[in-house]
Amino acid sequence: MKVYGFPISPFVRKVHLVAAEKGIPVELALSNPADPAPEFLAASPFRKIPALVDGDFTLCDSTAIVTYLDALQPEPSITPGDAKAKARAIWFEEFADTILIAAGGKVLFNRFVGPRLMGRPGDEAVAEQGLQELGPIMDYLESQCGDGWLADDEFSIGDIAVAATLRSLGYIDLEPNPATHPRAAAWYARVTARPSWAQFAALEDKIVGRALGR
Ligand SMILES: N[C@@H](CCC(=O)N[C@@H](CS)C(=O)NCC(=O)O)C(=O)O
Repeated sequence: MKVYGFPISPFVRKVHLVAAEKGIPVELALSNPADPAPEFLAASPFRKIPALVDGDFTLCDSTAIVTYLDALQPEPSITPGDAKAKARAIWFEEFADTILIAAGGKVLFNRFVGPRLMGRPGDEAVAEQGLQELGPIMDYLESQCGDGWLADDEFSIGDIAVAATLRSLGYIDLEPNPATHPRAAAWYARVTARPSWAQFAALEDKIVGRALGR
């Protein structure tokens, strides 16, 4: 099974973390949406990463892909059975994929992806706007973190999606700060201590390091 993408994308990271949690072997096929390979384009007609190729089955969109992986291999579960916990898990995935990345992406693209990876100057006004938007979003996350996981007692896709997005924000030093957001920082540390995290982080560090000329 191949997943096309580049590892700083939270959506690509989300898919790889789910695969690692479930022990599903997945190969990361590096892909640049600006210069798409034909096999990638066939799987992702709108040129978004990630895209999945599993034999003759192709699929795009991280949520669709993790739904496929979860159905292929239901255990260990990333979808709580309890109605409220299940709904909260879906909410936090949505929160990560829309609200958190919409604000954080403004900073990430204009302070890291554009200037450091694409050789394009960033727009500092847009980055500043993203920073302003992130304030209440990180405060909200802090208010939702307790001693366990976001959806309740069970680790879920909600934890994976939010942490995957925060890891991208780490490129611009915007992961939860223990001084200002101690509960979110402690929850994030619990997610990043999981073996699934170390596995993808090592690959990501290598690939991003190479892209940065290290
Ligand atoms: N809803 C999609 C979002 C995917 C997405 O926006 N990926 C970005 C990278 S983080 C992308 O491919 N951007 C390239 C482009 O829009 O051309 C998902 O969950 O997979």
